[in-house]
Amino acid sequence: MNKLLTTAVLALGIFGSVYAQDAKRLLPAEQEVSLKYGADRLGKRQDADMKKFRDNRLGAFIHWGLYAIPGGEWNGKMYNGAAEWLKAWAKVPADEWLTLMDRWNPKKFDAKAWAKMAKKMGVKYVKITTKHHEGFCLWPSKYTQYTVAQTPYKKDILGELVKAYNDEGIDVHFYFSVMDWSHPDYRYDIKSPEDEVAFARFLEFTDNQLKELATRYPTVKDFWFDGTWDASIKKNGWWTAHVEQMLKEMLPGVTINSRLRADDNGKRHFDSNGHLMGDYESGYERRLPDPVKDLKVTRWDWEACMTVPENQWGYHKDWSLSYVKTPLEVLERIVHAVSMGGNMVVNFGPQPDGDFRPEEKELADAIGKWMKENGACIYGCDYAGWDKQAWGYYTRKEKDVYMIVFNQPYSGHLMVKTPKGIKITKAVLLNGKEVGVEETARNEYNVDMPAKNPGAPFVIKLQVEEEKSTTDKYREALT
Ligand code: FHN
Repeated sequence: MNKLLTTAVLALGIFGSVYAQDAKRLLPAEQEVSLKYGADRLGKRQDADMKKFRDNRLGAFIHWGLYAIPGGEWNGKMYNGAAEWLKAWAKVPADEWLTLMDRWNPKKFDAKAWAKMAKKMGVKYVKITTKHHEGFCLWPSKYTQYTVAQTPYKKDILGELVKAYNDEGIDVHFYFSVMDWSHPDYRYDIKSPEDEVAFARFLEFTDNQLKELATRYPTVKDFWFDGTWDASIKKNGWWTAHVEQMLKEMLPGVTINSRLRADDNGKRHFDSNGHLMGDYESGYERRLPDPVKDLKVTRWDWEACMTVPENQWGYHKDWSLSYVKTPLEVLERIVHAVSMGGNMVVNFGPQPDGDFRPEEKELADAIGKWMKENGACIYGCDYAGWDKQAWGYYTRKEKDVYMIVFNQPYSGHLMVKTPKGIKITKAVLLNGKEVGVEETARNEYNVDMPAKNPGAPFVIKLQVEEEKSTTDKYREALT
């Protein structure tokens, strides 16, 4: 390992993702396989749009489509599986499923109310399912008949939402399923020349829809692709690279998730050389990296998404069929993600009438209340690089390190171990009140609990002093 790389790895250990982009190659360049459609960049994107994506940290996911109408029930039978997959569970033919369009008339839908709810929850961006696997489009696409325009509702729901969220200062991201159950040319695999011709037509259709979305809604900040796991897509890695490039040319600054991408060998998310494709990793779905074993995630940008019940994205009538996370559990997942340098997107599945179920409204309120008071430890924060302690999580914004305490120790002392060369000079609550700090050993401190028990997860901000050491040496080595 050369001197520069050694220093970079050392700095990575201490300062985490802030400098991670510099530890670039996993293998010596000569041992990497040559790829035409692999990663087009090593390390994190550092431009303003990516920084905004990262600083947002908290988002909401909206899964809304025809599946909201049956809500998990078909012909009197309730299915436990994900509601947006009901067509598959109940083996409903596509043409029969798409007749649900005749019933799409969400009388209570109010884009402005949705945007206000998101604002109150403290989310900085919303990911909307423009088209889920069923193929129904929330915008009036001219490339298919299966759109909102052909329903009793008629109006462009996506357009209304983009405007309403943007008016509240909330970024809009587009979820787009490549897999499309409504399209006769979609193929799960390519096994014959006929498949090849049909799938080529399908890819052209998909390009057209994507260009249409980018042209109609130019304020969109991100495309989040899904339904890209089939052999047909893996055999066409070139197309995934082409889509990324096409959208980036049309919408400079746009971000694209790793799930879109496959390389020349059909390797997904990370290319055959282990480099992340797309701008951020999007594989953490309903799960999170382990805070001790999976620290490698701090080397790239990533975003996790989370359902509130175990596995329901679209509206399901009966939430009693699985465990439903409490607001506290959702909150802990948000903090967990940010403490490891990731974003968290919390899912909502609106009802067919366009309103949200009461549980989701309550959840949004509870998260919003906490974020209003404690958002400083989330927005713009990153992995701190400090060893995790049983009481909770650390996040960091420049010189401030935040302790987010979920488990209060009976002793009243919160043990903190600082990395070598870092001293704690002061500890304050977010309301400015100071709490005691005692140095108990080299790089070990006891931070006091607030005098008045907050009774909920609370935040302590640590002010720290770094010896002019590793960071500066590292910077000097680079210049
Ligand atoms: O099949 C979909 C599922 O319905 C949902 O949209 C999630 C969201 O990440 N993505 C797929 C499963 O990975």
